[in-house]
Amino acid sequence: MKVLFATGNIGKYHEAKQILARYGIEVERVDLDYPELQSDSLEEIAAYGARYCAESLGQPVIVEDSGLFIEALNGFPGPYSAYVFDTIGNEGILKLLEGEENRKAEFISVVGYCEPGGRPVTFTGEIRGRIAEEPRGEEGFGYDPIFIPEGEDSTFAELGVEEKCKISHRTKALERFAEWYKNNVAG
Ligand code: ITT
Ligand code: NA
Repeated sequence: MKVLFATGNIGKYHEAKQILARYGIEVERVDLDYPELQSDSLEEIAAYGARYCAESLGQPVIVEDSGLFIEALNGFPGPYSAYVFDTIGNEGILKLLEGEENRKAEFISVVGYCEPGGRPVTFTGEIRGRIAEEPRGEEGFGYDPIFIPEGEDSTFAELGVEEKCKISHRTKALERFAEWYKNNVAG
């Protein structure tokens, strides 16, 4: 069994490969850029992206849209996480939270699946945690050096990809997708 994953983010691809391998699903990356719908909803963004990619490729495909929601910032950067990471980055986020005691945050991942001519389906995963006081660790990508999952003292970047992929938002979303896929598509 093989699924195409349209993403420009190599870190996401490596994680998805590792997670879906447990279900006997092989992942192949397609470097197809899809228009990111301006929306507050990760579900809408993932559904739109999946449909767009399925139509352009003429093949079934998954996309994944994720965001970091910080409580003290009313959920910012949320659906704007990619833009915010590319502009102010981890240092900018830490600056916004300077002196803030409420460090609570949540990572959310939404996987969108669509077949050509079909309706997109979405699967969501989430993990609670907190924002570190300073960036720590070398592994992973994006906000990993500043995100500490609940029940841990280390950031995702310190825990490493293997540990991260036991518990992450992306793992939960992809597991939900894989269960559905096995029952509804691949038999
Ligand atoms: P696509 O091509 O798949 O869209 P992207 O990197 O643009 O890749 P998103 O639109 O989902 O991905 O943007 C999410 C942002 O949040 C982006 O800056 C990521 O680096 C970051 N991010 C997503 N998942 C993350 C994770 O597991 N750990 C750390 N940062 C993450
Ligand atoms: Na994106």
